[in-house]
Amino acid sequence: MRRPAQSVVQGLRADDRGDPSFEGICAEHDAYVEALGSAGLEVAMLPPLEDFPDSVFVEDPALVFPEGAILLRPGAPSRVPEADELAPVLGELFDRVLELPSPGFADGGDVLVTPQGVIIGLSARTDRAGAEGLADCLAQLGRNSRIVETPPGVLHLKSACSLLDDETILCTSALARSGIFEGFAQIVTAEGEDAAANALRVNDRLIVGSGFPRTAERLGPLGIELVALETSEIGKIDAGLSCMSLRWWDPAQAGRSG
Ligand code: CIR
Repeated sequence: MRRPAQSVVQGLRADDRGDPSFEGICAEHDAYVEALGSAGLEVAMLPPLEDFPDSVFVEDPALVFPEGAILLRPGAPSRVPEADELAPVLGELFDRVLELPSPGFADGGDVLVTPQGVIIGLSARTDRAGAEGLADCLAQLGRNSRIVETPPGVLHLKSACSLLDDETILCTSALARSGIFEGFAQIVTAEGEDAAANALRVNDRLIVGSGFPRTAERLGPLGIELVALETSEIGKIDAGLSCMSLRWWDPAQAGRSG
C-alpha cells in the first residue's frame, strides 16, 4: 500500500462531484489497512508521493503474483511515472519483475485474476497493444489470459466486477449481460449500486463498500464474513476497494505458517 499524499484531493475523476477531503481519504485508507490486517495480511506501507495525486491506488501501475511481478504503463499520462516509483520496491520483493513491452498501456484495475485464467479488460486506460503485451508477460509467468471489452462508462474492468471465490463473480448487470463470465456463477449488484461490484475477497472475509445494503443482502447466502468499509471519499475520485493495495501470497511464508 502507499499512504495518500495531500495532493490526493486532486485525483483524476470522470465526473466532478467536488474534491474529496484529505482527512476523509485518510480515514478510509486507515480503516482499509485495519481490515487487511484483521483478515490476516501483513501490510507494507510505502511513503506518500506528493507529485502523483493518484499514487495511493497502487493496484494500477503493477501486477503481482507469487511467481513474479509485472510493471505496467498506466493509461493516464499523469500516472505513468508511478510505475518507476514502484520498480525498486518490486525489485526487492520479487525475484522476477517483468515490464510491459512498448507500445501500449495497461492499468492493473483492468485485470481480474481468476483460477481459470486472467481476464484483461480493454478500457480508456488499457489499449489493445497494452493488453496483448500484458498477455505475453502473463504467459511468461505461466498464466493464460483473455482480452475482453470493459463496458462503456466504466473506468476499469474491476470497477464493475470482483472474484468472490474460485467460481463466483460479483458484477454489475451490464457486465453480467456481456457474457464474459460464462462458466462462473454470477451475483449481480442491486439496481443503483453498480459501485458495489468492486469488492475484495481476502482469506475468509469479503470487504465491501458500506453504502450498498441491497447488494450486501445478495451476498449473505455465500456465508462469507462481510466487512463493510466507507468508500464515499475515494469514490469521488473513481476509486474502490481493490485499488488501494497490491496483494499476493508468498509460498515460502505460507508453508511456514501452515
Ligand atoms: C484514476 O482515475 O486513475 C484514479 N482517480 C482512480 C483509480 C482507481 N483504480 C482502480 O480502479 N484500480
